[in-house]
Amino acid sequence: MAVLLASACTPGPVPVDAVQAADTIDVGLTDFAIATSAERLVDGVVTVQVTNAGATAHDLRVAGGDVQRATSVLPPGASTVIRLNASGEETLNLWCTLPGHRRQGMEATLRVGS
Ligand SMILES: [Cu+2]
Repeated sequence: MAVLLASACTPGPVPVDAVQAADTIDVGLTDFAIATSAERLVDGVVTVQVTNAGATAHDLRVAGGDVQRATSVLPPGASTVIRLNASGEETLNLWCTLPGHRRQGMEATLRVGS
């Protein structure tokens, strides 16, 4: 007798014990640093609210594992939202791609999962 396999849209495990992991995070860009409202993200879809609180233009690149996301260049005071699907035990690197900004301190890391 044939056995039907589970639907392809079966959701993945929910990290119910990841009390400190965030599914929404605020990232503030300043001259020249990146501040994050959490250090650890849930294993799954994460909403990133990016605000340029600096006096000059900045952008944000997020990369790690299969995650490759970037904002456009944000003028001072501007904000935008990006969503990323972080999964597994990965470290995400965040930085500003404008020339010299990363070297001056505009980089940060986020952990994914427990
Ligand atoms: Cu910058």
